[in-house]
Amino acid sequence: MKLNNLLLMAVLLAVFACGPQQKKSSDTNGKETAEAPDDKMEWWRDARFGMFIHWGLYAIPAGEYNGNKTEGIGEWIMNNEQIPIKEYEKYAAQFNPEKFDAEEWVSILKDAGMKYIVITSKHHDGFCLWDSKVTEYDVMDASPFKRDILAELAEACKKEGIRFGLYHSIMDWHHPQAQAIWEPNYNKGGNDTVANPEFPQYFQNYLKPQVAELMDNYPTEILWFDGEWIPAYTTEMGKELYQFIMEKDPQMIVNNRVDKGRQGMSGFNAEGDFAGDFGTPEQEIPDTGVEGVDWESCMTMNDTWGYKYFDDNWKSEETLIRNLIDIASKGGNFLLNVGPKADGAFPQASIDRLKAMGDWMDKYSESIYGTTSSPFARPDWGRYTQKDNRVYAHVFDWPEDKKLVVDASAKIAKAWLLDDGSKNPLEVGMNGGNVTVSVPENAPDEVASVIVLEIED
Ligand code: H79
Repeated sequence: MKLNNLLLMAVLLAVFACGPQQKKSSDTNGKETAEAPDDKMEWWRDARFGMFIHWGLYAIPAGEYNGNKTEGIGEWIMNNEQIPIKEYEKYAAQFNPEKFDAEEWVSILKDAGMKYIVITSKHHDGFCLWDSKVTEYDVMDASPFKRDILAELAEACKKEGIRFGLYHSIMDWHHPQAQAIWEPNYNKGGNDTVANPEFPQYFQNYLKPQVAELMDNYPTEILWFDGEWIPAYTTEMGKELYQFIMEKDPQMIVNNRVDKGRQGMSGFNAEGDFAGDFGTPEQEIPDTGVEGVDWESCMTMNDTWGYKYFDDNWKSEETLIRNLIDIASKGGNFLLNVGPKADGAFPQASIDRLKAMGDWMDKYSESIYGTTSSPFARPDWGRYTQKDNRVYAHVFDWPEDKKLVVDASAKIAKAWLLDDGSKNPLEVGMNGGNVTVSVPENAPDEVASVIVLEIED
């Protein structure tokens, strides 16, 4: 590794020095133990690509309330448009997504190359997508739909070998003991929220029992918390909740928003002792990964998580595919969001983009699954990933002179185009002091072509 990279790494380690995501697989003597809890992350790291789903009552207004098109994210409409609880509750009686087909959702995400799903069991609005025993404000008791959405999805995932995860909001705008003092003092979600003095009762008698339900009744393998920044929620509660989960299932993978260490949207933890297994950059990709720290960038395809019918600011297929590569090249996972419509269908624009990603993954997924960041300096033409003795060169900008300049420290035994079944070797040589790989005139893939570099031992 070049010195300036080492320096950069040192700076980043200092900045991102993270309590929770640091490896827990070794005891204080640094010995790896057979029951190393860190092993639970292996499947998750190998997966690299998952689907986030934000679905709930907010899909009904779909971004518009009383003729006003909300500027904010769709699932925040209750807060941002100051919809009174009793008004918002009425959406539950309208929630009847007749087109919902769990098997179709799962087949779409599987075809995209995704390996896991994280769906909102409950978002900040408090409405639950399963038959919770501690509330009537759920799809079984308050809506005409009366189907257990989580159960149907979990079943479809099991059939297709997709791992099942749940997003569960700590903040709750509906529960009387969790709301900040509601009306007329609005702006509940932001930093100036007033703590509800009864929040500890909500935590013990509502939030924890709900988490237990989600663990006991569904094959949940990821718990993805959010809304942890409200002042009523404490780091003691975060650690207690994490411990509670670990006692029930030490294999559960829990994001760092279970505790209070997260530094804003960058998603990595401040220095200190915080619970949680991975960092959660939101709508951003860090400049580089951090050795020994697991992380996952979550992102929308347009500008909202929950469906907004008028949000047409869709990212291009190229951007989405290159984001996946960029994230994998830095050792992270990509959790890409879909906000289904109130009728249960995915927006067509989401389906189209997932199809394009799947087509790319059909050719190149070997360069994503189970890979890590590579020791090579980031090239200006694209990104590298690595698995064992193979470095994958993801070329965004195909060289006009048909000579791809690779890292000077690369000792390449053999190189070939990943989507060329023949594995015909590409010529490796030197050009003006650079190590180069000779490539054909035209890029095999417009978005990102992959060249395998087999590295000498
Ligand atoms: O579920 C989606 C969003 O609804 C939710 N997270 C994703 C996954 C989300 N909640 N809030 N936001 C997005 C933006 C709000 C950020 C803020 Fe803050 C909350 C600004 C101040 C308080 C986060 C915590 C940033 C600083 C502290």
